[in-house]
Amino acid sequence: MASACDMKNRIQGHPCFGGNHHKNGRMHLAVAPQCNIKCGYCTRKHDCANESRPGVTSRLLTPQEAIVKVREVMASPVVGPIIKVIGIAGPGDPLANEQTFETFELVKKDFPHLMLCMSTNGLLLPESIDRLYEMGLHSLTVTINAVDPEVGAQIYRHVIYHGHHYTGVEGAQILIANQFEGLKRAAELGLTIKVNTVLVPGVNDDQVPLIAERVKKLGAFVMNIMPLIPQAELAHIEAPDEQRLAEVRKANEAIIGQFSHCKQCRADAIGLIGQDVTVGESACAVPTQG
Ligand code: CLF
Ligand code: SF4
Repeated sequence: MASACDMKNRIQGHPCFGGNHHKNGRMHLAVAPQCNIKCGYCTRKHDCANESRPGVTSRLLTPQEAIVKVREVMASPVVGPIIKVIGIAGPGDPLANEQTFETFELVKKDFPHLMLCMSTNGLLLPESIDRLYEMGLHSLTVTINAVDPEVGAQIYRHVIYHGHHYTGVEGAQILIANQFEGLKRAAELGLTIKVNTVLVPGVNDDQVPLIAERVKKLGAFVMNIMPLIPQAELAHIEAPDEQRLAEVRKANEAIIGQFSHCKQCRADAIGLIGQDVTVGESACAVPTQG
């Protein structure tokens, strides 16, 4: 596990890990269409709610199209200098798509100075972490919404793992076990880790401190508690308001540092957090909401 000093050096410039987000930006590449689970708050028609604002359709890119896009953005005198991170965050789960690895390899070859960042639901993390590490992944986000499978069963409709379809507590159990196991191994390898937790009022409120404690102990660096965007099976649940969100973050900040500038970016966002830009024919013309 990395020391606090190593960690501080590693996050320099990463806008989602405490690097100056007014100065440093990220570019997401929407190359990962498939997902291996079904979160109750996801419509699957749009971006992954792990890291994106649902309701805005992305244009999928092939790895080749993605690297062309990166070259174009990095050549822009306005946007190029602010991009410090290349992230893959959907629209499905990056680890369920081989294109994720192909794309990172292409980016690494052309732009070795850019940080590679990925957000996953964690189902395939234990079996993918060595490959990600060897590829040079800098930072990892795992979305963890529950510690107890009984609660997870209220959030995840199904889990498809190694060709088998699991539902209810059984599915949640597999997912949650893999999330923590993958996170632990990522921390042992020295990756910089953030945990996203979608706050689903009335469902996982009491899980948040349990998640915070467990991931801190396993080596996560920061936690990002995000508000539920009510839709799909969880459309009937009211989103937590700003005040409630602030309370929950405050209640957990003594356990693990809290990231509070998240804008639930699209899977194809480019630029500073919350101030996305359009470059060429990018599908990121619609700015993210604050
Ligand atoms: Fe992208 Fe996510 Fe990497 Fe950041 S976003 S993959 S860690 S480079 Fe950042 Fe956007 Fe919030 Fe994500 S503001 S949704 S936390
Ligand atoms: Fe949707 Fe992401 Fe959940 Fe998959 S992991 S169901 S894409 S929110």
